[in-house]
Amino acid sequence: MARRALITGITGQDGSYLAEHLLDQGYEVWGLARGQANPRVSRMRKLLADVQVVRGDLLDQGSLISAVERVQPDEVYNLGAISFVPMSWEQAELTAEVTGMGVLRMLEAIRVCSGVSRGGAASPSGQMRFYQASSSEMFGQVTETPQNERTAFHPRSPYGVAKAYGHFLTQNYRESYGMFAVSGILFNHESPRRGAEFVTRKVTLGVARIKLGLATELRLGNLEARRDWGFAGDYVKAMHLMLQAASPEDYVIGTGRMKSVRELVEAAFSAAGLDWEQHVVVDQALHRPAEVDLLCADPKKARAQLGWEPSVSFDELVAMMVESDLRLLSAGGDPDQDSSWP
Ligand code: NAP
Ligand code: G4F
Repeated sequence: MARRALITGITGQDGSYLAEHLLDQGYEVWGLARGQANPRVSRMRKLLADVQVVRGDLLDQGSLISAVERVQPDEVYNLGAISFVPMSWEQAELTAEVTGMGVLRMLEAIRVCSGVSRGGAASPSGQMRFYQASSSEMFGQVTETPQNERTAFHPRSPYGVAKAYGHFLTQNYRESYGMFAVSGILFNHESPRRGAEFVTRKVTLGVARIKLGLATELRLGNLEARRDWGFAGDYVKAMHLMLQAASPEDYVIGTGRMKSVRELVEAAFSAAGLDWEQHVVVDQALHRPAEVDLLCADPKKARAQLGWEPSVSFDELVAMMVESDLRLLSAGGDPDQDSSWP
């Protein structure tokens, strides 16, 4: 019988790539989707006709228990979150509820549905396995570079704090109940399906608009911030590998290479034959109340224990996204509409 996976955050970037990967591996894939008429569900269905949808919301404990009871998954991937860092200052309480408490609700749904009792540690074998989407934002103001699984956390946003809660809770359920519950501490990963508000996609869409004569300038915030950017299609494979491991452990996933936002801008404009200095305007209003200056992964453990390696370089990623956005906008597509996913 096919193994069954339940993915929260199915309408997001990672949900789509993970679902494709699991379908390719022969899984029966279910996606948890919220809302009465969520337009992102129809976008996802156009790309992933074989995914089955179950309704539920990370804010609603009962809906998660019902979803787990109905699907009876072998593996649960908790990717649902408010994931845009600036929004976490504007809606800090909602971020805590969805991105932080949502992890508790999902773990409780699994615990209740698999009959694990409080205080009674169960054997990890034969249980539903749980993946939590932890984030390099938990490292925040970094205490060492590169960052590994033992680096201390110093989150700099309500989002980073909520992720740290989810991370420690996942570890706690593993220790308290013997659950096969793991966290992937993923560094920034991008793709042509990235949300338009994140800096990589904002830049590649801006480049495409300028190249096609639809805009003349691109307003950005801090150009000096440095990130470790990889390709989302590579990173979802690491999520799956973590749940196939012999024992439940957490892993850092990234490329080990850092670039600044300025270097990202230079690469993207140059991929379209444009001079960025003619078009980019630095806007102080786009700076954050507390910035994460740099993030750089040490992915040695994932390489050694999971055999995981990234396959797409920074330059290839930027070129892929610029080309995709040029194609999308040339065809009259709208990145905010349903049809926009390549
Ligand atoms: P994304 O594109 O922003 O997707 C977020 C998903 O969360 C969407 O499917 C959204 O569904 C869902 N969601 C929001 N509120 C929800 C709620 N109340 N109940 C259920 N689902 C809800 O994010 P992503 O880039 O794919 O990232 C996936 C996960 O990895 C997130 O947890 C993110 O924080 C984490 N992460 C991402 C990165 C990265 O660089 N991409 C790095 C580290 C960690 P709707 O359609 O209903 O809004
Ligand atoms: O693309 P960003 O918005 O991503 P950020 O904040 O690093 O968070 C992403 O990666 C995390 C993993 O480390 C995830 F957990 C999280 O869910 C999300 O996927 O910003 C990257 C950098 C920041 O330093 C920001 O200040 O780019 C800088 N930046 C400069 N100008 C900008 C802009 N960011 C955005 N979004 N928009 C700008 O105009």
